[in-house]
Amino acid sequence: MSRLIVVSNRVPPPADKGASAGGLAVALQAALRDRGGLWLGWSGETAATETESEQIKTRVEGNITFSLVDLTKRDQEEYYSGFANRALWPLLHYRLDLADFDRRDTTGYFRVNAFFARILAAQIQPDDVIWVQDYHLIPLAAELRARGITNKIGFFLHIPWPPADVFFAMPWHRRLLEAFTSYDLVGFQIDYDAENFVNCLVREGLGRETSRGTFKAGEREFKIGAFPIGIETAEFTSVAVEAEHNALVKRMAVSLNNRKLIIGVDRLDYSKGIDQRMLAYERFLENTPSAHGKVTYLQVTPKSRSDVPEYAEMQREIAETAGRINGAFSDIDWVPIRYINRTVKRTTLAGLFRMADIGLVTPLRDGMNLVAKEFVAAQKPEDPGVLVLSRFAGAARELDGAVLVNPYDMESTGGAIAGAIEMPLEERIARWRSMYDQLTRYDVNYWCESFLKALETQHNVPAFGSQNPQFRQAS
Ligand code: ADQ
Repeated sequence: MSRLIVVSNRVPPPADKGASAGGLAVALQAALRDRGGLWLGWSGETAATETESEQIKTRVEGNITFSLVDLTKRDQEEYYSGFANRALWPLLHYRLDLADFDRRDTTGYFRVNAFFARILAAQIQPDDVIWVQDYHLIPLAAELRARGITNKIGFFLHIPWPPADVFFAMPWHRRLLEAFTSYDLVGFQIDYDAENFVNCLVREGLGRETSRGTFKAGEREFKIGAFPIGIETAEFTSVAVEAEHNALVKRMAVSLNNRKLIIGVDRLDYSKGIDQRMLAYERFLENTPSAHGKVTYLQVTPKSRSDVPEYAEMQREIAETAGRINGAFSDIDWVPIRYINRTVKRTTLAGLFRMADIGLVTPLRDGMNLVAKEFVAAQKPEDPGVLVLSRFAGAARELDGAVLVNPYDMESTGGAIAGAIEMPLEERIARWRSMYDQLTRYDVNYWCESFLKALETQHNVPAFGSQNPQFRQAS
């Protein structure tokens, strides 16, 4: 088997195989361990010098080499905070109103990608297979090709891809689209994203389909496919079972005092629709007086990207909404929303999911949303909670037992919460069973293997749309 090279914006700490590591990091490390390889990306640190060789720290763990690259302050501002998080992130989440297209940031983005390519090119061996992760690194393959690298290179986008007319609002859209054509395989979370992307290529005259899933751009042939990411299902379930003995989880159970628990867990990000979710919960409280004093909504939201102004503003708004709702509905012995602004350990999180009666996962737009999958994996088979899920999360394309909602429609999302609380046990079990089977079959290892197989072999990629059995949808 050829050696695997993974490139991602951030590289997890090499020794982190424990409870704090997410499923993705664990799965990629497992693939790297199987084949031997290299993981390259930003260290998260600021470079003390601009001497390239001094910016790279290499660590070897068994048969995996971790290459951690420091970035200068200017690189971080332009490439990461600027172009990646203020232009691409909002644009690809359909938020043109929040996108900031700055020429200097764009130059910085392409410059840092060229820098990563220079470092990587020096370490590539002829048979290596390269797998690039996410929107920070779109131009990497083009930069590697320009340096004469002919190895197989795949790209996976973890976030959504919008329709052409949204994407074309980006002034440098053509340059980015062209960059994609240097890959051998471009993977998206779900078929809708892949279809939007293909439409962008075709409308710009940059590619045409030659056979199912295979496209031709100039002289290059490459594949486009949908590979919905999974979680470490079995592992997460056993963590959730164990977590019933966790002290913090027990404290939570006592403090609930037999109230129903609704749980929301998200990074603080406008794509997650946290403010809208609180407003939907408010509608539920207004329309269901009998629920007062009988439900607790726990929202766990660690801060992220606080250096980006839109995030600081959003943080204030959500805290105000929570405060206002609590002010209006609280009683001396009941607070309707518990809003927590910090990270919770994975084990604790799993225990809280298991205890919850409703998982409220209502992003305005999300590539997949692993919280939805983790909530399902954590449930008790004999008494599972209900997943209330946004139709705009990629996960809605797979989790057919969820109660689907439109997060922009607070009235009906509030109604869905009321319905979920009343749902009979038999229906809860049937819905949960179907979702759990899906997650067992299509876990993160399946995702990893199916992507690499499509990249390395002549096989067709898994089909888009209804021909792919992995896609199902709740009604
Ligand atoms: P994210 O936007 O970060 O990921 P998500 O898929 O939900 O969103 O993954 C978040 C992870 O962080 C989950 O494993 C979750 O348990 C954990 N997490 C969230 N809040 C936490 C908290 N308060 N404390 C501790 N852990 C917390 C991006 C895309 C998604 C896509 C993933 C993977 O935006 O759409 O599903 O990548 O491809």
